[in-house]
Amino acid sequence: MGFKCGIIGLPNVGKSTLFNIMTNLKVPAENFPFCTIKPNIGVVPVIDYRLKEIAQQIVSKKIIYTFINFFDIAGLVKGASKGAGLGNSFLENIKECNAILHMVRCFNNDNISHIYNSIDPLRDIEIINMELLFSDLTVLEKILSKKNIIHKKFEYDNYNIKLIHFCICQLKKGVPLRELFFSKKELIFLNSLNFLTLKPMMYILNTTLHHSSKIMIEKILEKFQKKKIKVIPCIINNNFSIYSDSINFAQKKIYNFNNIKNINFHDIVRSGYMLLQLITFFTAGPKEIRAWTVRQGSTIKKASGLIHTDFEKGFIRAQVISYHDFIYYKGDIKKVKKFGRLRLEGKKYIVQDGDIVTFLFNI
Ligand SMILES: Nc1nc2c(ncn2[C@@H]2O[C@H](COP(=O)(O)OP(=O)(O)OP(=O)(O)O)[C@@H](O)[C@H]2O)c(=O)[nH]1
Ligand SMILES: [Mg+2]
Repeated sequence: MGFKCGIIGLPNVGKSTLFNIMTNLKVPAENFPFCTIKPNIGVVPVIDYRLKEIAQQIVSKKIIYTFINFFDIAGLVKGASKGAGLGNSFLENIKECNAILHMVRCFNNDNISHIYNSIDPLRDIEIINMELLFSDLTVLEKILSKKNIIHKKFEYDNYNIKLIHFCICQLKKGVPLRELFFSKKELIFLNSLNFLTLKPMMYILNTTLHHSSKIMIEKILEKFQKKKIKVIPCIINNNFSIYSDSINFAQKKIYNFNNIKNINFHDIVRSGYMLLQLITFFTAGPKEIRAWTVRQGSTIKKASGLIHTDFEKGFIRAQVISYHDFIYYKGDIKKVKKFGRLRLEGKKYIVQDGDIVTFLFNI
């Protein structure tokens, strides 16, 4: 399945460096702005400890992780929505993504150039966010100017026109659409227009253990944690890999002191997964134990189609055991049944994270 997280930010802030670490690829990551022009695409496994624990109870030939796609996108500069830098093509790349990881430089280093020649993460964040906002404004204003034209699915009735005016007004105040409350009906309309500021977003801070980084991190945390936006500080420079194992005890202490958990790249992948509102269910048998990804709220019938279209077409029912019950009874299916923890679910059942599923179908 093609869920995509895009890594965005100003030029030369470390996006491709992070991308290379996460994907194990070697795309160019050099010390000059606009090193990346065309987006790089990488597939990253979502490491889930539960697969290994299931494998301890069931003899199986292999374990297959689920994955998500990461996009390493070109740097964006002030005025991009009006065509500056790599301009609109950059914004088009973000449109293809389902969620945004916004990378911010939080380190001083005179050898690494900054496009605005000074280190000021809050200013940098504002520049990027304003460009996303301007891009959405342009789309909305274009619609208003052509409102007699009927959009693919929606007529521009008074209701939608009012909604468009409301969005324009909020965007002009600097409020991204994701911070507003919309009804289900409104969201269907807005999602059809693929707005950038409606996409879920979190911040990845490219930091060091230096005191100056700590100050920058604290300022950003203070601003965004109130808004419940996820902020992940990480260290990715060449001598200091993002892998947690390479961080020694003293350094860990500095991080704990700052209430900043030492992270490894799987944390970023998992956070991207959560940002996309995805959940995992499992299938388990002698051939393979496998994790599958669905959106929160998916029915079991739709989920079965991921495995094979025949499963969905001929769906009868599914046998479901929750991961916790499976582990509690040490994989002993007889016991799971005896204690009523094996459920038979029909097509409307909503898949829960950690369900271990066997599908029954007829074709
Ligand atoms: N000192 C230091 N250098 C870093 C860090 N992260 C990245 N760099 C360096 O910064 C330069 C730019 O990194 P890239 O990963 O190419 O940055 P980018 O954001 O992809 O840049 P564009 O593709 O031009 O938008 C490279 O020389 C990296 O080695 C860091 O945490 N510390
Ligand atoms: Mg790059």
